[in-house]
Amino acid sequence: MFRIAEAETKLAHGQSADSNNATMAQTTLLLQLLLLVVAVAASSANQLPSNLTQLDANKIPQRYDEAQLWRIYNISEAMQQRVPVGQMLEQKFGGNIWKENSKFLDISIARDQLKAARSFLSAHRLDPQILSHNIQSMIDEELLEGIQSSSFGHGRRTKKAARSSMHWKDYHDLETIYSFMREIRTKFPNIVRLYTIGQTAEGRDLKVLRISENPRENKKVWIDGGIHAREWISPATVTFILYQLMSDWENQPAHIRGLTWYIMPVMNPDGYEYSRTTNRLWRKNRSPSRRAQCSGVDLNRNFDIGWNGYGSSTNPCSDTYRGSAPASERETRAVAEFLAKRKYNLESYLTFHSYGQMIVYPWAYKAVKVKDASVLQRVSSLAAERILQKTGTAYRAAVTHEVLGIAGGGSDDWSRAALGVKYVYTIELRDRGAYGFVLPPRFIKDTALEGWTVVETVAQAIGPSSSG
Ligand code: 0X9
Ligand code: ZN
Repeated sequence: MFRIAEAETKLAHGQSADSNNATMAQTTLLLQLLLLVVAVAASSANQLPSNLTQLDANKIPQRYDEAQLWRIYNISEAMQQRVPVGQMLEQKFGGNIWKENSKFLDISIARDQLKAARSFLSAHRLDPQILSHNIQSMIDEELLEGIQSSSFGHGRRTKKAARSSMHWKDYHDLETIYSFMREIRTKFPNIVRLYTIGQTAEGRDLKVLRISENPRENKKVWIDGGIHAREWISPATVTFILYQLMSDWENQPAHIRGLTWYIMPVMNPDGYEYSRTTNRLWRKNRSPSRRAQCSGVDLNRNFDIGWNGYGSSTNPCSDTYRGSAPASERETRAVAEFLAKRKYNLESYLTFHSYGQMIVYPWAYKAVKVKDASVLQRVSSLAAERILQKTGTAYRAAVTHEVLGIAGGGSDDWSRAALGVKYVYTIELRDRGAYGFVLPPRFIKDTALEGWTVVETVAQAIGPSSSG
């Protein structure tokens, strides 16, 4: 049995700490904040070049003081054709699209563009609903809450539990996630393998765990997270899935234990780290482009399926930049090559994103019904029902192009088109826009449980491998 810190506390709702713990946590928090300030000061002192003109704009932390998050409804199709509202807000007013679907557009606007952007919208008879008045405050609160809640736990950890630094009270950096993966490999040397499937443009490893009792015969499931840097709940959910699998492996039902699992919690490590250190709302990877000031490719527009089609951009400065060629990115190539070699018996491709609370299935690159649509709909509806029962959260099960619009180059479509995978789902985790990407850490556990529920439901649908 594999036990770690969180295993001790389980997934109980409404835990409260006693006053000793609270005092201790406050002291720890103060200390941590102090350390943080000292560390930031020290690192910026170290990094400050003698020639100030050499300051790298890409390393200065991006702030969102008084930037607002807007939701815009009622953009008629006719109007979209004439004036693509999202694109106009992006290009004219430096807006940053958070979410675009058939019903609304969520977009953030910097403080100094609010007035102009609002007049533009009212000229088109659009009135934005304000989801957040200050995105920077959301970011600051997310950080503080994470520090605070993870220090509450320290007073309670048992010696045994203290061995692992993993928990789901806060989001973690890449190194913590990778050491969790190493820890699992070490504890289960006979059934777990840790692969480094490539390196990123910035030289970080791309890591995948395989869990299997019978790698030759079993049906296989792939799970990934963190394709998009700012969707922090995704790697948190995928590490939780790993924990759920391994915390009681011996007692897992046959339909789980009889599968071979490939798990990649962070497909975009450069972007993830950049979103932690420099720009909380970064989406793409960090590879340099022909335009020096605009780096990064949207990995979910870079796969070799419907590449360069609708819903992706040819502009390196855009958040949905598709890259210079299909699979131009190291991350895309590493995953595609790894999976192409293992496509035999690959039954499911699950990719975790946020936000929107949806379980969607192909196609995304064309408005065509996929073979097996009725099975895919049934299984995702069942997962949504189970989630509702477990945590009370409503997820929608649907076809991607119908609810999110057409977009080419996605990993989900690629796994179906190139490898013939049957159970292909993109899971858009919480929430529905109250916090968007900046989901407070108190929601991690239940959201991760929702992700796990999808995994359990799909595993059950696949059924045990013939030999197991
Ligand atoms: O647009 C995306 O890549 C995903 N939404 S997100 O807000 N997380 O960026 C949805 C992916 C759906 N699948 C494809 N477009 N292939
Ligand atoms: Zn995403």
